Amino acid sequence: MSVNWEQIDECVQQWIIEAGARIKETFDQTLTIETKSSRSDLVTNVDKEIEQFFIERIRKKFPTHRVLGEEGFGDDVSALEGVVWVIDPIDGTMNFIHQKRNFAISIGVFENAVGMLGYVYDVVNDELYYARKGKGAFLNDRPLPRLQPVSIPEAIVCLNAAWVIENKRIDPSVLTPLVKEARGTRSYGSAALEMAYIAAGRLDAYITMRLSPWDFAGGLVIVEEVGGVVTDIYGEPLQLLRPSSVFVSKPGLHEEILNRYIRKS
Ligand code: 2AM
Ligand code: CA
Repeated sequence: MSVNWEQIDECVQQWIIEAGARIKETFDQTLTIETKSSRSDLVTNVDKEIEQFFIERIRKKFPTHRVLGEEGFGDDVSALEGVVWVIDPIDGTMNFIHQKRNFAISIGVFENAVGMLGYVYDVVNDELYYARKGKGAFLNDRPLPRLQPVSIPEAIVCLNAAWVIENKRIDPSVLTPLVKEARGTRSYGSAALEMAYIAAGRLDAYITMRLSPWDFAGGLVIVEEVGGVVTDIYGEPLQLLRPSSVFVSKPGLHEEILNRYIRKS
């Protein structure tokens, strides 16, 4: 049976706006904050409530679809056949807690492992970045143009300082020359938003050493729809069911960064 993507898109957009309003309502409430894998890996009662909000609606409206959610209320997804939703109710939870900004709802919808719909909703700024495979990407109702080439000296690279000091995942000397040679570096603390900013042309490249599928699923569809490249740090395709490094960039710049800094190391 063929999937009615228009109907799904309509539902997601409606639910995302509703979920965003619920998140804003919590701004003057006291949060229950817990840590997960480390002291920087956080979850609040709002993350959990919003994930449940989506899962209840998806199960009712699309009972054959499966859901992979960060907070574990979804299904135990071990393969990507059929329609699979990959959901992060709040990407950038640390920002949500400390700043009440720079966080997003992220949703990717896949059919047999192909990204069909992608959404990143910047709740506070009421900016919805979304894409449907083959139909273009949008910021609210404005189409996002295809990404244009840029050279390293004119590029803004999104990179957390953690990856150019001693860390568990990459030798700091690999990326320090890129930091020196790029026009500038930025870090916002929400992978989904950082990918949306690439799609919108506000950032030129984004490198991070460890994300989970729900952090990048929505952004992946949006970035690819405007001609951006999404791989792991070695230039290999991302696996959707396991944690991975992530390297997102404008097309020519992607190859240039790989060849100049990463492949030679
Ligand atoms: P999260 O807020 O949904 O956990 C922060 O640099 C970015 O990395 C956020 O998008 C955050 O998503 C993500 N991230 C992935 N794994 C993380 C971890 N173990 N600890 C903190 N942030 C993590
Ligand atoms: Ca999250």
